[in-house]
Amino acid sequence: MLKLHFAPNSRAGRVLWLLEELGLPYELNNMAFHPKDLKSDEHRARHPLGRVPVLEDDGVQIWESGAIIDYILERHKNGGLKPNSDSDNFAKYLQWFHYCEGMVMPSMNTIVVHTIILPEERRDETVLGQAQRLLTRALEPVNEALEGKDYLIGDFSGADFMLGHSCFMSNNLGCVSDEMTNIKAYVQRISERPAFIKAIQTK
Ligand SMILES: N[C@@H](CCC(=O)N[C@@H](CS)C(=O)NCC(=O)O)C(=O)O
Repeated sequence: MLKLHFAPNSRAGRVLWLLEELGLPYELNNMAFHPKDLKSDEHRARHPLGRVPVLEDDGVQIWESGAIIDYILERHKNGGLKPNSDSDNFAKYLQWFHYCEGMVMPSMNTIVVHTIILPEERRDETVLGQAQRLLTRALEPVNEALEGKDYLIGDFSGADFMLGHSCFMSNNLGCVSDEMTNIKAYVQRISERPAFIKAIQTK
């Protein structure tokens, strides 16, 4: 049985969304997004940094949301929701899948740290402003890529669980400008998927 170690409003939502989308049976360990749960000895034994998501599957334990998405698609969907390596879309699939953690999330992490996590007296407006500009810039090519498409590579794919979730979070943080109409429509489209709604509403 798959077991997802989860906390609300986190990247673990990507994995929950995928499990719901595929209709796979799973057990959920729903922790508080708080050091008392995430930095407990019990959770550090699963993830050395005390982070989420972590997935267990029949003796296998894996962390890193992208690795988990890929693992589930290969093991439990026979490579579905992802183009074959000889298809025209394969390179773009990999590119957008990895662009999420590589280029979008670092700025988003900084924004969350300087708006939510740090106590007010330790927040830095300069660092925050720079991260907001970097995030907006990183989203511009995503907005262009979505021109005329419903999802990142046209068809709904594993890349959407990664970057689509980040676009949703970026929009909530006010970093998707009104001119980014393709991302706005994409976030709306994702937000209407029942599996996404279930994942995002799990508190
Ligand atoms: N690159 C990792 C990032 C994992 C990560 O930083 N998760 C955050 C939640 S979105 C976390 O657990 N934060 C708790 C903490 O930093 O204490 C992934 O994609 O899984």
